[in-house]
Amino acid sequence: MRTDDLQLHVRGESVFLDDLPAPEGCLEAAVLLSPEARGRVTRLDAAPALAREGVVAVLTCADIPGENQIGTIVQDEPLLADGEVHFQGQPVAVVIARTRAAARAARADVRLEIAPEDPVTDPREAFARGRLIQPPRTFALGDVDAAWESCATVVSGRVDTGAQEHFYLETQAALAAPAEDGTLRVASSTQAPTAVQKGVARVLGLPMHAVEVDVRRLGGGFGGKEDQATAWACLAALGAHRLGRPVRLVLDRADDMRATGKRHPYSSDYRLGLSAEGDVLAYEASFYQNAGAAADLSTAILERSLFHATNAYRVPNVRVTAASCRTDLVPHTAFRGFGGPQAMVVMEAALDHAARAAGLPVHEVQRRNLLREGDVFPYGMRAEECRAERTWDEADAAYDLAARRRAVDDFNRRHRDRKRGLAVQPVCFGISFTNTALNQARALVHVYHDGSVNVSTGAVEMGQGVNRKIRLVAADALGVDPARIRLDTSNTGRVANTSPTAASTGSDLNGAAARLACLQILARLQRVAAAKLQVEDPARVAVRDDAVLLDGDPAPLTWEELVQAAYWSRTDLSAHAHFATPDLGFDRAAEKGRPFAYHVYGTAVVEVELDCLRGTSFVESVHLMHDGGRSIDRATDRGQVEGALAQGLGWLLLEEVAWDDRGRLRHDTAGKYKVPDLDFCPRELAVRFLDPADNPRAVLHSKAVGEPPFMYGIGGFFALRDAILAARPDLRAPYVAPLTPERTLLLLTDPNPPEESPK
Ligand code: MTE
Ligand code: LUZ
Ligand code: MOS
Repeated sequence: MRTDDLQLHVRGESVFLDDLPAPEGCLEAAVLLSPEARGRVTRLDAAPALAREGVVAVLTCADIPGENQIGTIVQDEPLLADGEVHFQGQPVAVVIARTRAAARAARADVRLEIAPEDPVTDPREAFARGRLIQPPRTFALGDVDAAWESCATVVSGRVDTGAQEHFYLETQAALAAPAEDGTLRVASSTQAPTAVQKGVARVLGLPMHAVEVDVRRLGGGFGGKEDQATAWACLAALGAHRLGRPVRLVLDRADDMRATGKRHPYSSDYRLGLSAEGDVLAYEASFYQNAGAAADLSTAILERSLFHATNAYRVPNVRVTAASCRTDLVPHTAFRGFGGPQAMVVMEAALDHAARAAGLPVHEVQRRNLLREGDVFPYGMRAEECRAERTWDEADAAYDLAARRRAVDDFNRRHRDRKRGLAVQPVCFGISFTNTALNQARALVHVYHDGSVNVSTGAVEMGQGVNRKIRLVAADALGVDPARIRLDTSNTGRVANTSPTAASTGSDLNGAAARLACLQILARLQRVAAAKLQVEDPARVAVRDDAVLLDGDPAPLTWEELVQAAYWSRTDLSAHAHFATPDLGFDRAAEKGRPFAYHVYGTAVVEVELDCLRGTSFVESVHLMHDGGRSIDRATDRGQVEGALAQGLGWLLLEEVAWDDRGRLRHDTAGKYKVPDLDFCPRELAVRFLDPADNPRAVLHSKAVGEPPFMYGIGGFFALRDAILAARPDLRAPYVAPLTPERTLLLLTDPNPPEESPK
């Protein structure tokens, strides 16, 4: 890899799944999706479709040789519907034809009849009917019931947050090809190669060693391909297995939007109490998660909501309860932040409500309650190297919070039809998979005898720059120019039992494993060099900038010569290494432990301007201070912060996913779903990184960056709400997101706004 993905993308040369050359005899698949949210299949007749030109097969659940089951945490998700359907967009059959157009067109000729039943789409209704994925869980600290008495202000209310479409540019896709002896090779656009390998093996009734999964890169995943890439790979593999020919399945945008899960909508209740001085004394919340029709990752996402329920604040008395409610919508799934953002909005709403009720500036209440070193989270872990106050205070010093607040208030005194609003958004996000076992990774490194290096890990490149980071880590460990190093595909034959690239841990885990493998090879090379330079102690030898050093001084030996010498002396130039994050553990019976290696902190100041006549608004500025550790690559981290921020703002201000009362998705095309574009992005954006910011708990003192900055976007919601209240101080504006122009205008013009959200 002489170049990074960056250069390839710019030149249009990067290969995505649909760019892979079609193997000889390759067929194309299209999936027939249920048009109904809930019902019984009364007729499924493929004959008319099979009669069409180019159609080779129509496969249903009856054609599955292994198990018709792709559930991972809970076994509740058939690959193809069997007798009943549970959500609109559920795969019912797969049509395989000589061309993609023929496969897609033939779906209309499959006679599918469904006797529909009334769907449940609301999580509270599902809860009331006892439709739960698992029993509710509660995290508690202190004595919340006793604490209310000492509060000077107690507020309670409700918060609703919406779903969010991942809108990865590359839709879900897979290409499966039969190899000899019943084995299969599968290329998949997945964040989880091992999950795909396991799913395909299970569905086809094969051992995992018969299935090789290979991933070059994704055109975005954002969590949407952590669990939900598996079904499409299984369907392509089913076709390849039954027909003995390669089968490619690429969803078009509308199918992808209908058939794949989104960020979970949540409906929540809160109660929060402040002392007269503004200290948070007690906090209670209930989260109703809209899981959709199958568990998918919902229980893990629910758990992270509990972990992040108090965000970056110290709350001595807490009780938060969360229920994963089964509805008749598409199964919702991982999305950047993984349930954390949904819970943090509730905490911020409760603080906002309480501060306003007490007549205190919201940001003063936020600031005085920030976590300090050694404070205990509701799950028992202590805040170590806590940077909540530091990022806030450095943001304040750099961006002058008080002056900005004054300027906004000033603006609002001078303008009637336009109002500005401001919010400060602190973030504290735990890094590690909350399922402790997943915090492991492996790497396989080969040094070829020309001195070039090939690195394989379980990490999947999806635009976040993980390959670039691992390459820099490997170059640092070996002491060579990064240009010598190439990151190979993620392949289950080279690196096994991989965790998904998720939870922002991709470079932490895989980078650490790659470093350990490189250090093993380096140690062998040091011995070879010591022998060649005729010194006893290999520790006197080092490699820096492609040159061999003896006691820190240049030795007459280059990297290439050293590698050659190692090869000729029959030294192993390959290494495999394993990394497991130390000091992790969580006791789910007690709901206490140390689930995270460390936390990422940051603070953003968001300013919004509202057009009170139109209900439209724009983000005037975002000024933020982010704790990025000692960055492996600052430009990559900056890109992650900017992208995550835009995505977070989009979730709360712009993007609206709606279902009708039959449980059918209202907006299933790119034209009807609004994603953040350049025009939507903040007019002014200042991103600064905390410095110095060591982190002994991750590779080279770096910090994970993928998800935490998403939550700065929450500030956009509260800044806009602040502007709305400047226009209508009488309003009891409900905490309902997204705060789209339509909803904003309804609020501004409603003579008597409802206290609680409309559904
Ligand atoms: N950035 C880009 N460009 N594309 C993506 O799909 N996914 C995000 C984040 N940044 C994503 C992204 C999510 S949800 C996660 S968990 C992390 O990247 C995963 O990669 P990492 O663990 O290597 O940071
Ligand atoms: N995936 C997962 C995640 O399986 N466990 C997690 O804790 C997690 N956190 C964030 C994003 N994906
Ligand atoms: Mo990210 S939601 O962990 O893929």
